[in-house]
Amino acid sequence: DGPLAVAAIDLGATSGRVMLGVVDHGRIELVPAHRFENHLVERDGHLCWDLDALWAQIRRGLAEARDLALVRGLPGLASIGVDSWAVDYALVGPDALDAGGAAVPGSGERQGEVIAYRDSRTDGVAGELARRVPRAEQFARTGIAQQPFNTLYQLAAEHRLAALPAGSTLLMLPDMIGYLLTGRRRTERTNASTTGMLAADGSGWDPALREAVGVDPALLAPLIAPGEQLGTVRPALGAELGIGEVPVIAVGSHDTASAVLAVPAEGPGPVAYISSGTWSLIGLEVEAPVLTEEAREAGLTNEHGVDGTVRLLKNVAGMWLVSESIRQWEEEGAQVDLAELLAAAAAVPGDRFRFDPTAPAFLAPGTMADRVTAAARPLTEEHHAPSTPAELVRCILESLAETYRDELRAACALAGVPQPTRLHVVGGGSRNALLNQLTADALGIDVVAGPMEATALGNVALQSRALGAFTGGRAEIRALVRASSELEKFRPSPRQDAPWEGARTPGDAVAGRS
Ligand code: LRH
Repeated sequence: DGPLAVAAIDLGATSGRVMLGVVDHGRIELVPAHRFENHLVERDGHLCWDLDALWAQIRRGLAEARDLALVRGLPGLASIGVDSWAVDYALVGPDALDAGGAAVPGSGERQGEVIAYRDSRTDGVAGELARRVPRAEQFARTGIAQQPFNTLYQLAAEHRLAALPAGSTLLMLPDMIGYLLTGRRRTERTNASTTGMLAADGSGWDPALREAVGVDPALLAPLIAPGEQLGTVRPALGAELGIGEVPVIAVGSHDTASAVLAVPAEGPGPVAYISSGTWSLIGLEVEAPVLTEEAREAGLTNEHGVDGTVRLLKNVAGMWLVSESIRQWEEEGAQVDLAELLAAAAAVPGDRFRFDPTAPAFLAPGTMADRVTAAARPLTEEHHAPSTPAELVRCILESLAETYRDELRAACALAGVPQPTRLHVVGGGSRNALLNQLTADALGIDVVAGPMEATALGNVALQSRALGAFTGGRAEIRALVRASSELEKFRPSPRQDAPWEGARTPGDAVAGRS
């Protein structure tokens, strides 16, 4: 059959994009329709997301995606899929009634701001909740690592629930966008698992945890699985954007679920990956959650993926450490170019400083360069603290690489699988050649970098399968991704203590798409 055009809405913590995905002859071509910045804003005394601004950018992006499809002689958009970062939610009031007393889909008013997961309202909350539902029990029930920002802890700190009008719903961020598009209220399963409130077997909400944070079952929308159709774009909106009443398909709406679906792995053995962006999510794709006490103590989580998979992974602060450091330097008046900074970091001597990038201390924004400098311990006697941006970035990247090694080892041991022979790095961070090489050196295995837009590819791939463009499971999707991307391999340096050679500038290593 002919080519298929779909739109992928992919929201990240620092940038969002609407991509046109053209699926044709076993390949996906991704065409950026609209990219926009995203950042935290301070409102009502909290760190929030500017949902109205995001929604305006999304509308513009959909109209542009449709124009791009038409320019290519395609009949328009065949469907839309939405993903974003996990754990955050909007509260929406009931739909308004029309003159005849019928509910108007999509007209429910947002009840306050969308508070961001880096807001300090959850400080100390997980500890308090653990006195009511012990940590071991929480983990056994859900398989989710107890990170301060989990929706569960945000809800425990949520003061707005009691005042909500009857008929209000909690919608995870991508589900909120889905609601604005279609008027349908659903909770997509992969993202539901990140709440810390979904039963580990995915069967439904865990009543004990839901009750522990005072959430009425009526506040939660029914679950929907990735691949199911959420609804169609509301007629008025479809007309306004010129896209018509397009189907909206639930994808792996947790960005990491879509990214890992698009890991271009091939062959037997568990898939080992880093989804590298604001966070570095490192781990394995497994068939069932690992719910042991050891897994909990290791800080590993079991997030639900597409097609019943589970991601046994660790959240490691990733490029956030670099981007927030740059933000500090720029606020202090410096002009920083990321490519130049990484080239400088490749040129300074390594193995001087280390710190723990999994420490919750790095969750909050602000003065990141100072905080990492203070946390960095010297590995030699002559050097006391990183003293230049290049040294600090080198310290961040080396610390990340060693953390990847330790966390992947832990995940393999706990899952009872051998160490993989290859690690896939996907997402924006996969363009960081220095980090890829340091990772290959630290792990002693090949690192395969790319695709950079894995999340959008996973989003597009699932939509196109739902539309019947192909049949099959992850193997077919991954073959489609391989056919659509250029990958770059980083081999471990012969000697681990050899200085990193090659000093390729990051630009050379960009995995361009053919
Ligand atoms: C990455 C991500 C990650 C979550 C975090 C909140 O964007 O979705 O998987 O842990 O954001």
